[in-house]
Amino acid sequence: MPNISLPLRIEVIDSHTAGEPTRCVLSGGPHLGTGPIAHRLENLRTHHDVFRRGILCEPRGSEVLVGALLLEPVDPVAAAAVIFFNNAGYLGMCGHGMIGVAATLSYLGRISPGKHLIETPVGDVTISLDEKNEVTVSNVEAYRYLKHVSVELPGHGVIHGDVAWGGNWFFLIEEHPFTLSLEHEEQLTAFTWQVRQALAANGITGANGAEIDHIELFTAAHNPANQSRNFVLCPGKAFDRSPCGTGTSAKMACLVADGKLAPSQMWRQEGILDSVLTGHVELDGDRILPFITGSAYVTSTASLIFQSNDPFRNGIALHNGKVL
Ligand code: PYC
Repeated sequence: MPNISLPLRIEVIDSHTAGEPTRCVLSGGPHLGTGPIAHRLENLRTHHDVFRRGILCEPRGSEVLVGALLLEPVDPVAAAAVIFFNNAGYLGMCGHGMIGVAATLSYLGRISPGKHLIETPVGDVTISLDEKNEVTVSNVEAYRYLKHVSVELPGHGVIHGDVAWGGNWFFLIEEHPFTLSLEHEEQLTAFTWQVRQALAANGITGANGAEIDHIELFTAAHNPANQSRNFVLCPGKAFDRSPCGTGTSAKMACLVADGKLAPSQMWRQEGILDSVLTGHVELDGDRILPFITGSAYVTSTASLIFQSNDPFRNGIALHNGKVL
């Protein structure tokens, strides 16, 4: 793998939203053209994937981090465009990440309290920043694609879940034998990873054959102020430390489809760390428009250094027993 694509230094700001970290890349990204963000994502994926790996994989990152590459928007009224990525690949949208982007732009003085348009590969979103740095993300449309899908899981029998879109593809499971507590993290990860593999093996996908790469388990909230608790397995096999903004959007779409959530009704989603994202939906005809509210905190500003003689300059990404 040639070392030519990465500059020597890349400026980033890290933050966390309800415990889940976001690394905003401010400068040093490859030239991806000026076209729609979805095209620029394809350019990044096809020609510059080393950039994602160098920033997000070890030794500079880890499987828990989500990256957010800030780009010039197509629409000049937008505050920014962003491509989200992780240790395994690329995300469509990212709820906690978008709140982290808002907090980072605010920290840099690039946005003030008010509404701001942000472009993503799966559509435009609006962020509303308030005086206390709380952020509401008006997410892309969410919908349930399949209800009560059955899949055979070796050792567990037949399990059931809904397939829904909230900016990423989710398989949402209500019936399972687990307690959603951090002490069971290994068990929860093993089970949800098995579900993901079983979905792929059985050809169960999102719309247009899209891979379902997020698995979400639900249970009753531990805190009675909240409506539900979740555990979300992310594509790179790390669990979301936050309640997952796109996962909460997908959940609310299923609740609306079942007549269990009305427009403007508040949904407080508790995650595995007990942290909360608050949501509600608005309806536009048949379209379900999710809103997610939370806060993010900046944890560091840093320069990532890529020394030309570093054997792990491009990040440590394991593939078939080899470091790419
Ligand atoms: O908050 O949407 C989210 C998210 C996706 C993956 C990790 N967090």
